[in-house]
Amino acid sequence: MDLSDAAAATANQLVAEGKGILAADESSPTIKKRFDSIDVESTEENRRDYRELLFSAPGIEEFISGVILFDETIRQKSDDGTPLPELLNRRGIIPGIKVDQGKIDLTYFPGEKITEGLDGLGERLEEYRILGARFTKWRAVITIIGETIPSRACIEANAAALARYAALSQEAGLTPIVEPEVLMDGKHTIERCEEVTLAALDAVFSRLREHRVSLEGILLKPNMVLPGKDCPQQIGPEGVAAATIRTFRAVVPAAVGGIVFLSGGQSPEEATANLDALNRAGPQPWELSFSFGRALQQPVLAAWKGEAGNAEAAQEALCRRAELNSLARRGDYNRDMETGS
Ligand code: 5MM
Repeated sequence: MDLSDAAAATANQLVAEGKGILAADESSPTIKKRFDSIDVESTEENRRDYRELLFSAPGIEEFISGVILFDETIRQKSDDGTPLPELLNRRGIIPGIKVDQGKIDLTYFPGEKITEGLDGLGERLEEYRILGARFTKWRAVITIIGETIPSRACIEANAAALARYAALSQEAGLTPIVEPEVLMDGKHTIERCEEVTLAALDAVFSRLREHRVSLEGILLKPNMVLPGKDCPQQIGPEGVAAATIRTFRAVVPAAVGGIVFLSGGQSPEEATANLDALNRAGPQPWELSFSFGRALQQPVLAAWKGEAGNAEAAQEALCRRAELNSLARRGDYNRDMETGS
C-alpha cells in the first residue's frame, strides 16, 4: 500500500456507516474553560481522569470511529497503566492527534487569526505516529465581521497552511483532517456565512491541489452553513441543510474521503438535528458525518461534575449523545428521541 492508499483507508474507516469522531483535543486553555463551567480545577490528573472516562465509556465503539487527542493526552495512561491511544485501539477506535499549535493574530489584519505549527511538524508527526496516532487535525479559524472581514489575505494564508500540513501528514502515513472553521460568532446572516464558507473552501481546495494532496486521503471538517449566533433571523434544520449542501456541492470535490462536521457552539440538540437534515437531503458524493467536541461533551461534563461517583452517568450521557448522532448520520433521528436522554 502506498502512502496515499493508507491515508484513504483510514479516512474510510473514520466515516464508516453510523460512526463519527469524538473531538477531545481541547488545548489547555480550552479544557480549563470547560472545567471552569462545572467548577473543576484543570489539573493534569483531572484532565486524565476525564479523558479516560470518555474513552472507556461502555458501548461507544458502536458509534465512535475515532478520537482526536491533544499532545498531553496521547502521552497519558489509564488507571491500569495502558497508554490512552492503546486503550482506544483495543476497542477498535482510531486514535488521532491535533497537530496545530493554536492561532495568533494575523499581522496587519486586526480581528483575524492565522494558525501556527508548521515549523518542525515533520518530526512531530513521526513521534505521534510512534505514539499510536493514525490521523491528524489542524484547525484554521475564519471570523466574519461586517463586509470586510475575513480578508482575502486571511483566507489564503490559512488555506496555504492547511495544505502544507495535509501534505506533511500524508507523507508521514497519517490521514489529515482539514478544518477551516468559519465561526458562528456575530450577527451575520446565513447568506453571508454561505459566501464566506464558499470562499474559504474554494481557497483550501486550490491549495490542496497545488500541494498535490491526495483528496481521497483527507477528511474535511467544516462548519455547517448557519446564521451568526446573534443574527435575528435564525433558520431551521431544512434551511441549514439546503444552504450547506448547495455550498459544498459547488466547491468540494467528490473525491474527498468524507465530510465530518464540527458543532461550533450549536447546542447538542441543534447540531444533531442539523446533521440529520443534511443526511435526509438525499445522497451526496461524500459521507456526511460528525467530529463534534462540545456537542458530544456538554452533557457529559454536566453529568460528571468532577465526581468519580458520577462517572457512570457521564459515560451513559456520552453514549446516548453518540447514538443520537449515529442516527442523524443515517437521517433517522427525530427530536422526540431527546426525551429522557
Ligand atoms: C475540541 O475542541 C478542539 C480544540 O480547540 P482548541 O484548539 O481551541 O482548544 C476544536 O478544534 C474542535 O475539534 C473543533 O472546533 C470542533 O469542536 P466543536 O466543539 O466546534 O464541535
